[in-house]
Formats: sequence, C-alpha cells, structure tokens
Amino acid sequence: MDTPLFHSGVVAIIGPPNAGKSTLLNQMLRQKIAIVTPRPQTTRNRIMGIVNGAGYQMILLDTPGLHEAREEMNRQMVRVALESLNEADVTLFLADSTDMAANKLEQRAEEFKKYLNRITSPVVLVLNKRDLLSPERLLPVIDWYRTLHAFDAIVPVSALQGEGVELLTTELVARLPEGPKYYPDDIPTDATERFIAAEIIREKIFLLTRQEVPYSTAVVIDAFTEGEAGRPVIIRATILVERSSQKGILVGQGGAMLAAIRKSAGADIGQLLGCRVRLNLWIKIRKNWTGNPAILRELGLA
Ligand SMILES: Nc1nc2c(ncn2[C@@H]2O[C@H](COP(=O)(O)OP(=O)(O)OP(=O)(O)O)[C@@H](O)[C@H]2O)c(=O)[nH]1
Ligand SMILES: [Mg+2]
Repeated sequence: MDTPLFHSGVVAIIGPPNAGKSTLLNQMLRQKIAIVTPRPQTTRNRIMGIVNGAGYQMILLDTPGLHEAREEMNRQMVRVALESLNEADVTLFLADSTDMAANKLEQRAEEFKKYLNRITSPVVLVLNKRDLLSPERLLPVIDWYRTLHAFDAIVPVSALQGEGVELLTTELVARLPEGPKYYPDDIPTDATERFIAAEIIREKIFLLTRQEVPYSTAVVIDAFTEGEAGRPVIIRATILVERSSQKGILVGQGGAMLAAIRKSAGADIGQLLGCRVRLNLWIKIRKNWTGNPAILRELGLA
C-alpha cells in the first residue's frame, strides 16, 4: 500500500502595514507569538510560526509591512519582507478589504503591482477584515483585485475572528510541495522567549504612547534569569529612544508611564512563560539609532 503523501513548505505572509499579517499568524498558530497593534509598521522582523495538521506542515513567515520606506530601519524592514519571498513555496499576499471602502486602493495599485510582479511562487490573496464589510461590499473588492493580478486563489477572511481561516489553510496546503516534516510537532516557532519578551514590551509602548515614540523605540533584553522553583523569572530590559523628550514621555508623570508598561508587559510575559515575572526596565538615549546601520545590526534589525 502507498504511504499517504506529506506536504510541507514555507508560506511567506506579505502585504501592506496594518493589514493583519501578525493577527493571521497568531490565529493560524492558535497562540500569540507576534505582537499586534492598531498602528502600521509594528512588525520589524521575520517571525516564523509552524502549523501542523493531518498530512502537512506549514512554515509561516510573518513579515514587516511593505511600504515606501525612507528611513534606514524602514528600508531594512521592507528588505526583510521581500527576502522572505526567496524562501517561499507559496506566497500569501494579505490585504485589508476595507481599504477599498476607504478609497485608498487606487493609489496603492501601482505599488501592489510592483511587489506582486516580484513573486515567483503561487500567490494566494487573502482579503482580511471581512467582518467589517457586508458581503455586498466585499464583492467589488474581490473584482478589483481580480483585475489587478492573476492570483492563484482569493480567500476573504477575518483573521481576528478566525472566519475563513480553515478554507485558507486548505488552499495553502493544496499548493505546498511534497516534503518531510521539518520540525517536531511541539515546536511552534523559532523565536526565543527573549525575543518575544522584548516584542511584548514594544507592543505595550505602541499601545500606551503616541505619535513617533514607538517608532523611535527598540527594546533590548539585558538579562533573563530563570527563577528557582516557585521564584519569579527576572528580566532586565533596556528601552532605547532617540531623544530626551521621548525618554520623558516613556517615564511619564512620577514614573507612571514606565510603571504601566512594566505592569502590562510583565503580565503578558508571565502568561507566556507560565510563571511569575519581575520586569526591570531602563531607558537609554541613543541619538538617531533608527538611521544608524551599526546600531541596527546590533539590534538584529539589519
Ligand atoms: N476588524 C478586524 N480587525 C483586524 C483583523 N485583523 C487584524 N485586525 C486589526 O488590525 C490591526 C493591525 O493588525 P496587525 O496584525 O498588527 O497587522 P500587521 O499587518 O501585522 O501590521 P504591521 O506589522 O504593522 O505590518 C490591529 O488593530 C488588529 O486587531 C480582522 O480580521 N478584523
Ligand atoms: Mg505585524
């Protein structure tokens, strides 16, 4: 008797900022690995998540949003996203279906085409946030994308609510090549606990501060000490900012902002690790670090 075929490979998730790429990764993994915020350019690195199912293993790559980047850090982010295409067996191009309603699409058409033309693997278009559109308003969006590019499949989903994600998985798996199981079943990601902890702190800064502050912020874990049985894990992290005014905002009145970040991030990291966490945060000014290739390399962002 023939052994049933096993399918495996890499699915690169690319698309404009804020479309819901990280939300989709978390939804498909059924656990939160990538941070999510209502603001664009949240994700800065490639984040891998491994989804296992009957007869397949899908290695998902969440990537930074594609945009016209001017700053050095942003150029690196776009580079990381486009490089993921080289590894992809299937590309998942994720767009926000409400962009059409917001009339943002025409101006993006040329930009989208530029990215789509670089893709050599099969492309599945995912139209996200369908929970925000009635079916009648979704139809013209699908038609518009049909004329934009010859997609291999178009799947409307709500990454937030999980709607359409099962069908999406089927469409993706159908396009994965035959291959081995590359990773054991119990490994959801290659991201380290240190990396995810730093990301969670960054997420709280995105959620709690305004304007340019989160975009001028990076988080470095200086120490991560496993506690003895029953003792908390002690994490010491430095938040980099570019200017003293930003440090002032992050500290807040009487230290209130830093305390709020510490509390919120500490709770989430504790949940991730399944134990108590003591989080110590420090703030350091490094002028123009987002434009400094040496510092970006040091931070793993170049
Ligand atoms: N209503 C609704 N909101 C969604 C959905 N998916 C994502 N969002 C929201 O859209 C915002 C952006 O989501 P992210 O997952 O961070 O988007 P992203 O594409 O990873 O963004 P970048 O990392 O900045 O490129 C967040 O506020 C999400 O909660 C969805 O299906 N429906
Ligand atoms: Mg993201």
